[in-house]
Amino acid sequence: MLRSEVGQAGQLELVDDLQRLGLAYHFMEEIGAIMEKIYLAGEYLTVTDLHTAALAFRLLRQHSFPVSQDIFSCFMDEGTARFKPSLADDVKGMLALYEASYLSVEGETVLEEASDFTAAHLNRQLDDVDPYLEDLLAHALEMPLHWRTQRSEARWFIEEAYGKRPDMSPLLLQLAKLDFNIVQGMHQEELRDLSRWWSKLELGKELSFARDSLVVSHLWSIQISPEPQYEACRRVFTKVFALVSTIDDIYDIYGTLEEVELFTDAVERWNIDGMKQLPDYMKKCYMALYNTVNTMAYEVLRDKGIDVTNNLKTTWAKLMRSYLKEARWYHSGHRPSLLEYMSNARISITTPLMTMHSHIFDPKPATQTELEYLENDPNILKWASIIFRFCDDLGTSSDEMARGDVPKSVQCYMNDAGATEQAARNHVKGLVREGWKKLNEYRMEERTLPDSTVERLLNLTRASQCFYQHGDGHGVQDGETKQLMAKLLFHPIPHSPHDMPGERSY
Ligand code: LA6
Ligand code: MN
Ligand code: MN
Ligand code: MN
Ligand code: MN
Repeated sequence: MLRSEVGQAGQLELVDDLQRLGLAYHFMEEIGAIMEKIYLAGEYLTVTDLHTAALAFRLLRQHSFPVSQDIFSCFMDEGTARFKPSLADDVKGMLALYEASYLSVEGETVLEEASDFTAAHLNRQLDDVDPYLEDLLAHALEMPLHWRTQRSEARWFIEEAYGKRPDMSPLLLQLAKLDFNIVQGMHQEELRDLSRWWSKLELGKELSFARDSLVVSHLWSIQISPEPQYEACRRVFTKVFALVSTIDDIYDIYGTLEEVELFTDAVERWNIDGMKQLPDYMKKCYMALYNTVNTMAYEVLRDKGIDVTNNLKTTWAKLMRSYLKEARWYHSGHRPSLLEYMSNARISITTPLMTMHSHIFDPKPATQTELEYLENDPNILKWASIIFRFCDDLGTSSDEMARGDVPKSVQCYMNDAGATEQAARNHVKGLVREGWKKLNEYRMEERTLPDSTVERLLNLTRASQCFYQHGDGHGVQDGETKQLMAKLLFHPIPHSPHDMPGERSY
């Protein structure tokens, strides 16, 4: 199909379908070649069909080709900097333009206009379109594709969109369902091993106040890195998420200030002597962390011949110091400004920690240059961290305030600006939007890190959008998170023999 599709529009649609069906990882080279050909041919620069232009723009930017917002000038009324009102009738084109606008960087006013224009019209059209199109619009308006994780998008797209599209290929649909289920089987097998590891640690037994979150931790892992070839990454992510959730609860909820000072000191020293000074309930947690991380480092030394003990130890110590700072602020009643809060909270959100592990456990061995780059707070990491922190605060700060915790971004902004909580929430949501423009920009400029690490960093950010969309999806594993677990981890996509190719011609 990839070879026989010759027109630009058809090629773009096929690439988009493959990506949304979760199948793109099988065809990386073919897709890369097609995108390069489209970019070099430059036909997209003069195309007059809005859907094709917008799709080309989104896919080219996604594949890191520098394409300018100016390709949309021909859809605007001259002199007004406004899109032609008649475009509103082209729902498919409007939807594509809406999705494309989320790949913007700061200052791209055409794309800002595109975003406002399409969102307004598509919202208005929700009631006038047929049920199939209504589902597509509602899905897009709920959250743009650029912010969605591949795995949950694939499940939705297979069942609710592609599977219902009149001109779909039954063969491709069948492949997507089978692939989804096969990969889900791998994720389940990993979960079985990881559950055994986690229950043997018995951290939940003594630390009953802490979240016991192994399954949801694995859910994060598969959202960040679903492809079979990144199994090592997933196993490490799940372990780190589970440990970090427990340790975070010690700092936030259970530990006295004195105890968490001692724990921070022990992690900074990174040796068994550091453990001696800890209260009993912390000893187990410390040793679990120490052994788990050292075993990971050992495996890297064994398999790749590089010594990452210092990189791992340093990133853990940095996280503990940021947790400690929050604990000190809380116990002293300090109310930081949003700026002061964020300088620490973008570390305590764990994006730098996760990304260090993510990069080290990429199949390709990490270089010293890359590791040093990551340790020096590069902009791409900074902005991904900021978005994750804002999403977490939007989802969790109500409970955190009720329980007693340092003011989070929402509350800091309320203090700074004398704003109501609702106004502060809207402000923070706006900052998420702006944060993505920065992230898009630094991603296009990124030259040091490999694509796979960058992609996982973006996926971590996307996963946070997904988990905190309806409140605290990580800490409170109620309806939304249970549903997500069922769809991504436990229930395969049903398919009947009638779906099998053979009964229809292609
Ligand atoms: C979020 O919880 C959480 F568990 C983290 C440790 C952030 C990293 C993400 C994970 C483990 P919480 P806090 C999925 O909202 O105290 O308690 O930083 O994090 O706001
Ligand atoms: Mn917490
Ligand atoms: Mn915390
Ligand atoms: Mn405390
Ligand atoms: Mn939180």
